Amino acid sequence: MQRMTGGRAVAMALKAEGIDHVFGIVGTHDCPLFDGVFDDPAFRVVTVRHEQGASLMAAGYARASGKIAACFVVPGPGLTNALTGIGMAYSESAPMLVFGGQNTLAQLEREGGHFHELANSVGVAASLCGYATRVTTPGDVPKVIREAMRAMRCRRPRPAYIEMPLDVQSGEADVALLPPEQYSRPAGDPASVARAAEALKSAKRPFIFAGGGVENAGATESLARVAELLGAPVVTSVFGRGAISDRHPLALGDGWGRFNLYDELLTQADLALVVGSRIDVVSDWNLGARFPQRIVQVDIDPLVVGQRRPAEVGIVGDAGLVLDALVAQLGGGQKRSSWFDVADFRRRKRAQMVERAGPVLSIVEDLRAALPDDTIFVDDLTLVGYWMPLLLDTYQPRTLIHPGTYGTLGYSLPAAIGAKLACPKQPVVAICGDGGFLFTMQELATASAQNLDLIVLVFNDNAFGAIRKYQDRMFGGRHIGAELRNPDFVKLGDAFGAKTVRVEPKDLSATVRHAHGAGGLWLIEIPFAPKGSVEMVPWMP
Ligand SMILES: Cc1ncc(C[n+]2csc(CCOP(=O)(O)OP(=O)(O)O)c2C)c(N)n1
Ligand SMILES: [Mg+2]
Repeated sequence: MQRMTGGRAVAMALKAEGIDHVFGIVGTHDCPLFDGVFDDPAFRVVTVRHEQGASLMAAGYARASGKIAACFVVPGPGLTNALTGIGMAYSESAPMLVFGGQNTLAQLEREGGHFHELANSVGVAASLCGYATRVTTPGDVPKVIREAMRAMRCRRPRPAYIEMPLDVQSGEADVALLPPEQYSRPAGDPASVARAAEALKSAKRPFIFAGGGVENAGATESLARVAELLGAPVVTSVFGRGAISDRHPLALGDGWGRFNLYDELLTQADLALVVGSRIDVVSDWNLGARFPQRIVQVDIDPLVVGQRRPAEVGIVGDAGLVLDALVAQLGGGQKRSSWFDVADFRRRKRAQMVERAGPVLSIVEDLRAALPDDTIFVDDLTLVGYWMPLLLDTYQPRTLIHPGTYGTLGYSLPAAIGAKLACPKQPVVAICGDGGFLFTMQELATASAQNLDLIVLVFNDNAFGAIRKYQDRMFGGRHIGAELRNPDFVKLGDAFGAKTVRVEPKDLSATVRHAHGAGGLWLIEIPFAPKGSVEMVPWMP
């Protein structure tokens, strides 16, 4: 037992859990939380410029590394500002531990008109979190943080919210810290694993559909082993990009684009092994709806198994533990050769891409060639971003971070800052459109204050281009609200202390190479509004 404030108890418990990054903004209602980490060299405290930035940074931090960061926000507007990033993290299965300040215990649950008052704030947060609670005494802090960690580590990762009234933050109590715990994840019911192995052995033409759960479980090698033992080509969901290297001879790439080429796979395949994927709605349009009758599905989340497509065998378990068990059961160590000509598929896919994505393909291939294999690319909802999962060859897990179906504009810059803080040795590139960039561009100040090496690309068509295109298609060209008058991005970057240039697409490769070599914070504007047949959103039906 040690006597300490609630704020210090949070710091001590976070330290015990290995959490060392805090994103947030100070206010009267969370100062004791910040005071708890003050002067403690174990923490890097990152002051952001809007709470949405804090939660999106924590999301990018988790997507890039699997690690958990904390956010400290004031109640009311601090929490509601953070909700967009929390919602984003919920939809992309990213963990983060958000601490919300609160008025004192005596001031709660009344229409008292107190500062930052937000009725039912725990309920508000709970709708976007896998765990949400309020702490009512400093002594409970370690226990509550442990519960939140268990929820994030033993189940599908989701954000967690812990509310700390001011008197709990600043009040002193005797606090017993908890020893570190090994979080265990379910390994799957052995009988189901055995049935799955039999089903896989009996299949003549199986393929694998791999999602983000494979990366969350650190199971990329196990996935490759199972694929090799089955001779099964692997398609990934957008969250599973990097679950298998695109250099692997069984890797088909991403399933978010509409390709008639997938018809060849889907009409011939007799079994799909779906691992670590909810079969998100886009994957379902493009592939899931035509999956073969026989499906073996493995997921940490019981609600996901069989949800979208009925599973012949469903296993609730950690992707890595279950894939390892399958490797053991498939036995023999004998690799099967693929029943599907993957190399030919990839060749024909690229030819289709040249036709459908033309200038976007050149940009993506230039970026790939200019930067090392371990570069982390973080997409926003913009033309180049939409195409990245389809066009970018990905060689390592967690190196292509694409906003999920929650789909908030402004994702890329803060998520890229979080990714860079989590993986300081890897180059990080944010891919923004002019519209999305202005949602969160103030976080350039954060990147600058943190002295980050970061490359921010802004593809500028002076429009909410995707929506303008949609209005072309669906509203006969009646453009409304889609044309933008933008600031001068070069002056803007300068003002934030970024090295800023405007370059034509053909010069992007050389510029990015230079920026990577020089280091520092770069804002690169690329005027880019390709005409003609380039599709804006390649997965849209
Ligand atoms: C928070 C939020 N508001 C609105 C939208 C709707 N929306 C989707 S794409 C888009 C246009 C984005 O424009 P820009 O970032 O310039 O990329 P572009 O489409 O021009 O490539 C809009 C407004 C959204 N996805 N998220
Ligand atoms: Mg635009």
